Amino acid sequence: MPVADLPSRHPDAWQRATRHPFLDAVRDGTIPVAAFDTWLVQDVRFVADLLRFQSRLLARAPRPAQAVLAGGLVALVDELAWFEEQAAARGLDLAAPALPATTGYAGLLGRLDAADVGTALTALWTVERTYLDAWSAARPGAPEYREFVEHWTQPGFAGYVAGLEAAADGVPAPDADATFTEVVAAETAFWDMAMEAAA
Ligand code: MP5
Repeated sequence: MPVADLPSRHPDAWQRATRHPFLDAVRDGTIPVAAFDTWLVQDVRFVADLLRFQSRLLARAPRPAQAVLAGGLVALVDELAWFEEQAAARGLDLAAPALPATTGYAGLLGRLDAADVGTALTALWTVERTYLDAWSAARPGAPEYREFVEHWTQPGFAGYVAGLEAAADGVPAPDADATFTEVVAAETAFWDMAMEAAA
């Protein structure tokens, strides 16, 4: 089964992760500042965790998957620098502790380190495809958040997700449905966490 079939096999879970109220509020500019800032600070931690996961995945990936994973790692390092600039501009403290959804997602990435390569590639594609679809639904975004919307909707990012799709399709996962739904649930919990911080 191609990984691109997974969203339509789990439409409700996919909808929860990619049409979340967080994204509606980014689009129309009503996102509470505390929700957005919580998401940003926690996402810096997530991206640092993802960088570790992806580095280990590159080390054991088959030859055809190496280029897309290596390019993605360079992009993750640049993204951390971009996030640090955004956090500084908003006066945010990146040393704030990890919240439970962030810790939970880190635990999932840790378990995926021990999973077979096909499962890990399917998971990574799901992580990135979720962000592509979620931020695409927030387009064009309220002016103050437009740079964030553009970050995950630009053609280069869509091309990266397509490259990960090809890599994941090259190494079948034993239970792609379970891998997909577990990642998508972690994504939904991450948006929920940000909204709850402002409630
Ligand atoms: C991504 C992210 C996308 N930044 N945060 C979460 C919770 N899920 C997915 O990863 P990237 O590296 O920012 O494209």
